[in-house]
Amino acid sequence: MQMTFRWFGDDDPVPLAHIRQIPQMRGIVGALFDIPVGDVWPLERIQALKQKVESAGLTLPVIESIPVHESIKLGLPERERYIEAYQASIRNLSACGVGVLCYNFMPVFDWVRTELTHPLPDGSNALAYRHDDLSAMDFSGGMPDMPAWANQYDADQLRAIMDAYRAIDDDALFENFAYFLRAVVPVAEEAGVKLALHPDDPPWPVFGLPRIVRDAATIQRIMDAVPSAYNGLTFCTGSLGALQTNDLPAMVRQFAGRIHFVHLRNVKHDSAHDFRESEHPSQCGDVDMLAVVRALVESGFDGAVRPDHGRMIWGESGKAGYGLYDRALGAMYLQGLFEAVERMQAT
Ligand code: DNO
Repeated sequence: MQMTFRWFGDDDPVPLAHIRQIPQMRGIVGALFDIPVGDVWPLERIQALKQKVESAGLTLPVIESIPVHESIKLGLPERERYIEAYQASIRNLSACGVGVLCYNFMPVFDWVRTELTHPLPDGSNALAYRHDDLSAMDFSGGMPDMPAWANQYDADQLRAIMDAYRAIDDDALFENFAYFLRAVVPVAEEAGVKLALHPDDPPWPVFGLPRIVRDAATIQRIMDAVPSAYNGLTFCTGSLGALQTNDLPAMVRQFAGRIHFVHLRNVKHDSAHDFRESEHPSQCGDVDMLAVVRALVESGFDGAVRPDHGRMIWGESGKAGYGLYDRALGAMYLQGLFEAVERMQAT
């Protein structure tokens, strides 16, 4: 296991120098946030990011994410040009020695929360999701500002794209996904870059849009569409754990060999479709983190792992979910679990 940390580049209030001080922190999960969705990621820009990370004493094993252009998800004729651009970006990652590409296939929106600073009894705050509050989300001024969202449409663009999705149900989205995978997985294989699909977050339809990366059955269908190890998964315990029927350790075992990157975070449910994000330890939420780590170790996983969204604690302010302190605590807790499981397995 290689412990990594997400970093948002020079705009991130958390500097690389502080990330490096987290014990055993090895790698950065990075991206180029200013490249328009659908454009090729230039080799020199990836190289420059890598050099910056390496000069801080860290490595760049994972890119999260290169967004998939909406025309690919909608299956429009212009998807061909965007698929070619995606293939070119994969080759450029390879030329820079990046081995894993995390991406998602969620229509229009990336992860969705209805509250970014939900107050917790201990005085900290965390991200939260209340299903009934979705309808109250106001997009009249365009998209809300959520960390890491690639698409930024104004209100008119958003209306047009939401209309285009009316013709797309789960099966149509799956077919468009399979078409994309058939085109990019061979390139990823040749380039030696493992594709790591991030599950939908939350893993159910939102705003009437289909979401098809939800559970063991839907993921298996995608894995089977192109049965190559390079068509793999980012195993996100927070996203998949939001659906209480998902048996996370069983899913880790089911997808062993296809999991190339892991997001470890915890969620606490108030009801089947309402949850808040919690501290990383098992006791603080509904994810049995030890059982997940054990399943990862026992199934031979040896890739990059990162703590995911943390609470805002100790007066820190910054990108919602992406402060330094609680994610650093998460990294320490997770390393403890890995060390214990790995050493017990060795004896
Ligand atoms: C949220 C993240 C997601 C993730 C993308 C991957 O914090 O987990 O935004 O990066 O869905 O493409």
